[in-house]
Amino acid sequence: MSEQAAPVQTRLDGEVLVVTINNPPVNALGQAVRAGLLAAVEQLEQTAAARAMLVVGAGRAFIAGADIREFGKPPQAPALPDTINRMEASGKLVVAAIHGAALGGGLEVAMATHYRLALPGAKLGLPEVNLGLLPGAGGTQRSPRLMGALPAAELMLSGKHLSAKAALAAGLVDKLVDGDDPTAAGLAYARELLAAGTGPRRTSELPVPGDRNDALAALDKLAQDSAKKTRGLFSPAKIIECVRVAVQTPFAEGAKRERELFLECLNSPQRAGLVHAFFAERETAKIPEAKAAQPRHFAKLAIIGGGTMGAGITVSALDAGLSVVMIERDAESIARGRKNVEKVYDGLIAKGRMTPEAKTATMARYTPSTSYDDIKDVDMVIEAVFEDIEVKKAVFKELDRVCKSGAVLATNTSYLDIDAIAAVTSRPQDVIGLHFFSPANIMRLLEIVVPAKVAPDVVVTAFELAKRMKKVPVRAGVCDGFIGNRILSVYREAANHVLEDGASPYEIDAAVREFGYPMGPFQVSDLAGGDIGWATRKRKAATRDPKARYVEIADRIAERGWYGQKTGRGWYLYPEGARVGQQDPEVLAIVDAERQKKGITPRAFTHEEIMRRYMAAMVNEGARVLEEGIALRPLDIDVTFLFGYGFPRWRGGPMQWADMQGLDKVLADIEEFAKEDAQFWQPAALLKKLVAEGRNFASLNQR
Ligand code: 3H9
Repeated sequence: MSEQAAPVQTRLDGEVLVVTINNPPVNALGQAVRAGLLAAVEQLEQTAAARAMLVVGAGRAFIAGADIREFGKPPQAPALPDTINRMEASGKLVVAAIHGAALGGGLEVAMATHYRLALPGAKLGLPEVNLGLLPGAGGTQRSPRLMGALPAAELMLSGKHLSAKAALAAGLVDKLVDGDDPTAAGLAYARELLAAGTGPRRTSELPVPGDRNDALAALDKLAQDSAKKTRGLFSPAKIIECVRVAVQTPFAEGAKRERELFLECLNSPQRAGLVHAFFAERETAKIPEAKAAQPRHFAKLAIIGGGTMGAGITVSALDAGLSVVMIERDAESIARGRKNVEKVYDGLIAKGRMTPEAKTATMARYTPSTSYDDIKDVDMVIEAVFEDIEVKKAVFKELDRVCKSGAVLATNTSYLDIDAIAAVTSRPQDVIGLHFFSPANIMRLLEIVVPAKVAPDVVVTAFELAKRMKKVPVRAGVCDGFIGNRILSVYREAANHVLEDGASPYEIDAAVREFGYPMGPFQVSDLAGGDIGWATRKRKAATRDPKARYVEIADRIAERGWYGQKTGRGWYLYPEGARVGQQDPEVLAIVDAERQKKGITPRAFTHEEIMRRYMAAMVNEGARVLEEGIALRPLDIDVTFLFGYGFPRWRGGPMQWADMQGLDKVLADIEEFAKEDAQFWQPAALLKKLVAEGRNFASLNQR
């Protein structure tokens, strides 16, 4: 290996040994970096001319943490805690100059240096909790000594990044320096310290500031609050335990306990699920079209429709720095559209998260209009009108007439056939689906639906739009419901079967919440509006297989005008606009009447059986979606459900969940359920194939 390519490079600059971590893209602490850092410490001690060591990161970050790809693999020496402790113990001065990310193990390295400076743009944090972990290289012991017990625990539980300024105020760094060259700034700082005769100041030897009993009481309170907020998560309670130990015992003892608890977290299934989610989320943007095409230029958008969806998309576009012309059919509707947009910004102003001046500046890029003539020059159109194919086709004929050549024409449909919409234009190569999720300015998922005739550069442009809007894009093929809603309709149906066979909607919701979802499917239906699902069922009625089991209970509820929260009752009762529903005996009576009509004697379901059915239906349809090429990889399905449907992130997504159960078990469940209803529970060919070959879904994620 040439010196240039070495992951840790050292050079003596006067009396300072400059140690540069150079492991692109983000200087993660893989084995070679740990070994290099350890060797650098040895070099420092053996080099008489060196009186201090400066640690800096090359490229865009200081160090973004442990190498996440190494988790779950056999550990390789040297371990990070040992490396860091060795560095801190040095008798010579050790300084860190931080630019960019100093996260997780990266901040742990910095905290074990003797003095730290940060440049503007530095981001410091201990985000291990997001990966199901705790800081395992002394971070839970050193951060309380620098910041105080409670702020340190809060930082670790939130996983948030602090700016350089906030880190200074918190006591994590000693100095802020302007500029963009960490080596120059760090060298100057190290020389300044040497000149002042400053020696090592080891964080592990500092006391945790503040009163011990106060700190313990504050941690108890934090533990109670956190247990409510982080329901189902494994590592938060362990983080608090580590901080408690830091308050009560010397560093060495605390570090030992930290190690034990870190290993428990490392070996937990939650860590596997969360690490899968971390990489999956970054992988979905890697699509075949990106190899061959460049995005088209876009700066000015048209959004057709100013309803909730159109306004949410408008806010996303404005926030991404784009200009938007919003089109509505008449003066009254466009006034409402504008109000819908302003409402979002006024809400932010009320919460102190936006200034009125920033709103004015943002709204200057927004033009309301009732004339399609005003969108002649836009680079991209996103249609968000009523979900009806004829209405959408009419809009696209108009867009085809007015838009400039090369403009991207996107439809925000949740179910409809985008090939058919493209076919009414003279330019199907420019037509694509952008399925936003409501509220569109908040939900991060964007299904990018790729019809047969679309040009690759239009697909790439849609991914570029997602990036600028800070969305998580997933590439989907055209079918009824694309990835998410198609799979949803199947497991919702499985839930309906369970309902009709004996479980109450309240039991099903409770089982789904226990699994880790924020809400159960009947609560979601009440929130979204029962009329929406009803309209979909009516639309699909003509094509429904008359032999397939159909549960009518939801129709009985909707026929009464019980659409959920907006009508005061649905599956639940919402007296006087209450947001949390109450169980409704009348609903249970309707359910019973429907069972009787079909001659079904209700039976009991455990929560476990409810979830086995719910998940088996989800995974089986997921396998079909893969088989048909609607989703590129299992991880695309996982990301769809994590970001669009409230699937618990720590389970990694439905396909990862299936892998962790064992696909043979999931298939065995499906085959067992098929004994009652062979039509609904036909195992997907891909699932059978994977089980036969002893493979899992993850094997299809390989690039
Ligand atoms: C830890 O430190 C445990 C210790 O306490 C204890 C040990 C004993 N490792 O996000 P991006 C890759 S746990 C490996 O697109 P950005 C990433 O996959 C760790 N790879 O860029 C992507 O690869 P690709 C605690 C990593 O600018 C590429 O880098 N640290 C790591 O939007 C670019 O990433 C964290 O949790 C890693 N640690 O954001 C920090 N980090 O190009 C995790 C990134 O092949 N990282 N990659 O798709 C982040 O939060 C963001 O990546 C960061 C940059 C803010 C740094």
